[in-house]
Amino acid sequence: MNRAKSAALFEQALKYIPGGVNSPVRAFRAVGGHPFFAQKALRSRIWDVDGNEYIDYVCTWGPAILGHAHPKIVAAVKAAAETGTSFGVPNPLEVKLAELICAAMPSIQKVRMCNSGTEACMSAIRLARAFTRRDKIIKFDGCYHGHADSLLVRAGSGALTFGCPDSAGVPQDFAKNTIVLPFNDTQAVEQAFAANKDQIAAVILEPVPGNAGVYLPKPGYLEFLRRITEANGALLIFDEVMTGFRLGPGGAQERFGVKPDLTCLGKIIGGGLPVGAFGGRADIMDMLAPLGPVYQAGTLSGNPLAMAAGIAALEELGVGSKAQPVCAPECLGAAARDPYARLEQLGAQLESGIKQAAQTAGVPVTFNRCGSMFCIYFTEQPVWNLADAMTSDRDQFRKFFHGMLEAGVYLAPSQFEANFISTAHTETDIEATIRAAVQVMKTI
Ligand code: KE4
Repeated sequence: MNRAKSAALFEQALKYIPGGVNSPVRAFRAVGGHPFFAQKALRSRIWDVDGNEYIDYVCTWGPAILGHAHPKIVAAVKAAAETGTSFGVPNPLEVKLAELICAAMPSIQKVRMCNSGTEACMSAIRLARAFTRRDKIIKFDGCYHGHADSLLVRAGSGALTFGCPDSAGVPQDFAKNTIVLPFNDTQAVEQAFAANKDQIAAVILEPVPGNAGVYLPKPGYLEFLRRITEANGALLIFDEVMTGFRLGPGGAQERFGVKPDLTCLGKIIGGGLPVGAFGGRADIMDMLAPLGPVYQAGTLSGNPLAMAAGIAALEELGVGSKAQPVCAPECLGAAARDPYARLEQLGAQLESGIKQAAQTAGVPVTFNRCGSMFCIYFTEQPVWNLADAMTSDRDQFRKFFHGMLEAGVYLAPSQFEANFISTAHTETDIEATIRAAVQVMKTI
C-alpha cells in the first residue's frame, strides 16, 4: 500500500510532538514501521490520508463498540455543541449519564465523572487509601491502570514487598507502596496480605486484563479476591475502563458475578469523547470533596459533549433502559435484538476462522477472547498471565501484523494490546479478515 502522505505527516509531526504521537502505542514501535494517519472512520472501517481502507479492530482502543461515527452519537454531539461546548456548571446530561451507569452496575451507588481512565484509577486509589487509612495497594503485572505515578510500577525484587518504578520520573517513594503480583496466582495474594497485615488499602485489577493482550481470570479467581479483600479490610477495585459496557450491559462484574467496592470506567461511556468515571459504595464515594476530605476535581469533568456522546452510546447498547436496541439488518436471532449477542456471534466466528487458518499453516497460536475483545498470541501454550503472554513469538506477531495491514486489516500494533469488534462489523468483514489471515499465516 502507498502511505506517502502518512510518512510526510509523520515527519512533520516528529518536529513538534514527541515521537510524532500523542500516545506512545500509536507509534508502531512494537511492530516497526511508521503509523498511518487517519483521514476518516465510519462503521467498521478506517481510511488513512493516502486513501487506504482498513477493517478496524482497534476501535480507538475500545470506545467505538458501536463502530465509528455512529449516527446517534454524531447527532447527540452536534446537538449538544449547538447549546455550548462546556459550562463549568452542573448540567442535566451529567445526571442522566450518572443514572444510566448506576442503573447498569448496582455496585455503583454513586459515580464521579472525570476526563480519562488514568484520572479514574488514580482517584479510586486515593479514595481507597483515605477510606481504609492505609497506604499500600496490590496490582497485577500486565494490568495497566493509566499513567499515575503510583501505578507505573513493576514487580520489585521482593515481589511481596516494594514495587519499582516502571517509568523514569517516578520516585521510588511513590512506587514503594505498590505491590505487584502475578495475575491468577491466589497464593501470591495470600502471601502478600500475610506479609503486609492491616496495611493494604486495596487490590486493583482489570477483571479481564486487556493490556498485555487479553487473558481471563481463572474460574474462582475473582471470587477469591472478593473474599480475601473483605477478610482483610481492603477494598476491591475493578478497573473496567476497557471491560465496562464492553463485556455486557453490566460489564465484567455482571458477567462474572463479583461486586467490587469501587469501579473505574472510561472509553465506551464517552462514546469516543474524552471521559473517565469512578464509582462505588456511597459510604466510600461520599468521602469526596465537597462532601468529604478527599480532593478530586476537573475543569471539563461532566462536559456536555462527552456526556451526550456517552448517553447516546449506552442507550444504543440498551444499557439501563427498557427499550431494546435494534441491530443492523444482517443480525439474526437473538443478535437482532441484543448487541452483546451480536458481538459474541461475530467474535466466535472470527476466533474459529483464525484458529483454523493458523492450524492449516502450522503456526502455533493461542487465541484468547472474552466477548468482543480478543488477542492472537503466537505461542502454543495457554496464556493466563503476563509471563505466559511473554512466550509469544514477537517476530511472528510483527510479520502477521504487517501482512494483515497490507491486506487491509488493522489490528492493534502490539502483541500486548487487545483487539475489539464492534456492532458495526459484519460477517463480510469477518470473512475478509479470515481470508487475509489464511494467506498471511502461510508467510510468517
Ligand atoms: P486513559 O487514561 O488512556 O483514558 O485510560 C487508561 C486506562 C486505564 N485502565 C485500562 C484498563 C485501560 O485499558 C486504559 C487505557 N488503555 C490503553 C490501551 N491499552 C489506551 C491506549 C493508549 O494508551 O493510547
